[in-house]
Amino acid sequence: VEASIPEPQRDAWKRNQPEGFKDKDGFEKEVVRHVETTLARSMFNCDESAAYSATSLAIRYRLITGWNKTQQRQTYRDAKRVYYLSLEFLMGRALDNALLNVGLKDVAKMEDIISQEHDAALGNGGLGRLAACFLDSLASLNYPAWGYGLRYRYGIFKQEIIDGYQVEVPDYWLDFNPWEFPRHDVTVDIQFFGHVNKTTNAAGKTISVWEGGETVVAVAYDVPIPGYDTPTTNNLRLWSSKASGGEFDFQKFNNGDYESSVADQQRAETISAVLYPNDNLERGKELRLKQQYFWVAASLHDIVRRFKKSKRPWSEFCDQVAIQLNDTHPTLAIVELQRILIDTEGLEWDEAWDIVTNTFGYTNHTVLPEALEKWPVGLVQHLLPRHLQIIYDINLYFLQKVEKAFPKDRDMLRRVSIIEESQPKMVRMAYLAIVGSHKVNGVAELHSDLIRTTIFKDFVQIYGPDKFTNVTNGITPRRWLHQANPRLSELIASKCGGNAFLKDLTQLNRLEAHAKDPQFRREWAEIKYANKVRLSRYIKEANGVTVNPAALFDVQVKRIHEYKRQQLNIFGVIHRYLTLKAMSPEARKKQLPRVSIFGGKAAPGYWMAKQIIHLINAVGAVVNNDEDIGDLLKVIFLEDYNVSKAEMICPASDISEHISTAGTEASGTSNMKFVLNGGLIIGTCDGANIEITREIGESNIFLFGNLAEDVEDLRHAHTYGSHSIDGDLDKVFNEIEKGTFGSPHDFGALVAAVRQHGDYYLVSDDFHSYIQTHSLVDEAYRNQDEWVSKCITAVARMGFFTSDRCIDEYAESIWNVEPLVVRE
Ligand code: 475
Repeated sequence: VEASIPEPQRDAWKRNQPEGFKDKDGFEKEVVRHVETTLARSMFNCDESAAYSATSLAIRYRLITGWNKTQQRQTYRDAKRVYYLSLEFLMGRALDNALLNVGLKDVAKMEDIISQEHDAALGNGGLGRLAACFLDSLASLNYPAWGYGLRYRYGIFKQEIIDGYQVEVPDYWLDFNPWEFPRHDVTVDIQFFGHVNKTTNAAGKTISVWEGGETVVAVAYDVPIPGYDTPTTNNLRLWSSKASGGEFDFQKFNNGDYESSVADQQRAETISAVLYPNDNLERGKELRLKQQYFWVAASLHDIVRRFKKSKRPWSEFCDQVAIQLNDTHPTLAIVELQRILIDTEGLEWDEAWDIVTNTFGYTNHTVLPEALEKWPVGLVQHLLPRHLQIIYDINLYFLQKVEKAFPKDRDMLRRVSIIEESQPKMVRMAYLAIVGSHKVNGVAELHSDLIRTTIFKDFVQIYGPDKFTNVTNGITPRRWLHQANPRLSELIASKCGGNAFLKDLTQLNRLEAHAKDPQFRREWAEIKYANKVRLSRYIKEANGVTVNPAALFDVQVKRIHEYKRQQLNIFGVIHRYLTLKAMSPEARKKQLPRVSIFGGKAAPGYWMAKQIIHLINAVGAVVNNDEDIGDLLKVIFLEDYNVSKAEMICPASDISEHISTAGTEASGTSNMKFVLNGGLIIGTCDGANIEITREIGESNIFLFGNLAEDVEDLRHAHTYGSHSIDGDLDKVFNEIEKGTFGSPHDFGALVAAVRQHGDYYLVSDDFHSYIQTHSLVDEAYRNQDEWVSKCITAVARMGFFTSDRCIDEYAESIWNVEPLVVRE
């Protein structure tokens, strides 16, 4: 590696290499040094927030050494790298994770300090959290990998519940962020708008030149990603936008046009200002497209710059670089690389296109039509004129191939065209992503089957089945077991020969032998109870409601969405309430107490989702204050569900709900988190629930409801046949309409969606089996020994669902990359 330090100073440099610290003493010394010299505080005014700052600065010092080494080694060895392009990285807190990964967790026991940290919430839900788990696994498995994303000034909004309604509050999280390193010297000029000129170059070749328009500057901010129990520390590079020409345009400024120069600056900064708060929905806003191109162009420029330093020929690009597209959001990267290769580097189209398609892989995360990205051709033309030309060319060559293979099928051409011939014409990003990648994967078996047989069916015909594959999602056991549930992790370690299971989760199977051991079961149950006590305390504090920790804790926490069917859950809760009310006091005494816990954000513009939140809170307000009911039923809505709350909630559930309409939830990942923490699942045959069932056994999960293959017919029948509502559900609706939970007018739309508007999500079809299955849950829970055995057995069989397995699969079947071990 070329060193930029002049010869005379190199010796001094080497002599003065920072050494980090190795033990508790060194760590403490570093913390005190930061309190006194970085923060200019003393022992007498070091509050918890200052303690957090100093501790994280100390830990970050330790991370940097591994980080520098990792980067140097990867460059020196010229290793193939993976680049994970994601608009979302839902990281949560970093300190606890860093302490664990560098092996200082036991040195510093400091819950109060850890809880000072603000979540890094640069994501909406599943897709963003998956990216964060992947970064943890990539580093832990020593893969040379970088994440690329946007450094939003505002992450996902904070949710407040006021009078039962969601209110959004901005999440300004950057006040003090010790985990990022601004690289003011690493910048990329990003061009927007303008026009394309054709000219002839020196060699007499016609070339396209993209000119004019405006330039925005991308500035890199780097976040170290430490692996668990390895010195490997990878990099997450987040781009921030700023106006070109520094603070403001001095030309304009000096000409007296102060306001417009400030406005330019603000417009530039707006690009990375805020995360779009939609989960499983694309709304086609111009600023979103700007974000996408800004981030993709900066990242590719960076990747290409790194590649060019190696002085290799372009034909070796895909031996050095694998780029994974996290959904279609970064699809413009395909077009941008093609543009760089043909317009800037002078390659021929075919040669360039070969490199491009061998570089990219595309992961699909949803089949919901409203989430599939399409951009109006006119908007792309305006913002990225040269890219639109290239998209048209990609489409032309692609359709020519299709026409050759399917000569008589004109409708095929219309169906698969990257350009949808609608009014206005649209660019179909998923199709562009498929055509520009060498592998396309879904995130659970059912989902991968569904994309092959429904939305991408024609492409399987065209490319053959090998281009399409499945990689079932996973989660990192470091955060989601060891960090979230330290006592359970310790108990597991005592039976699995130490912490090795955290790196090889299949070793959990050694627990199975202890599933029926009474002593082990007692210890297991005691930990679950303690976790429920902790959550109960939190509920008391946050909601002012006293819950009984011995009750069955029934949890549904995830983004609020009609397809995830929180409405089914709350209708079921109302049914339970009515059933209890109808009982004699004696009969009631025999019932099992339950706490129904909900949490999750609704997209600010998603009115129905907000109605659902309101209904949950309205039901809680009635049920929780009903003296007939007492402990038998409590309904809790936890405000502002996020990663750090999930870490507290997952360990405290007895049963969690993953009850999407079959065929709609691509995978789900919280299902895995809950089972790994010793909770059981009530769920539909959807997403990864199916594989979880296969692994842990049918007797250890509560499945209900219609199957994906029947959904279409049922929907058809709702619309064209006679649609009769389930009798019990009808009673629930009648109660809502009586005004039991407040003005029935408020919840009219939720009822009408089922009764009058075709019940698209099959709430009525699944209601009976849902209620029945909940009775089975109650029954099973009464036999605590059996229940705990089920939980232990389920955990023992969860080894498959680690994101480590997932990353190894991507590495082998999509990226063709290998680990590179960094020595301490
Ligand atoms: C699935 N987000 C989960 C998870 O694979 C799955 C889409 C468009 C615009 C904004 N956000 C999105 C998603 O599609 C998304 O989060 N999908 C989720 O990905 C990881 O486990 O089933 O819904």
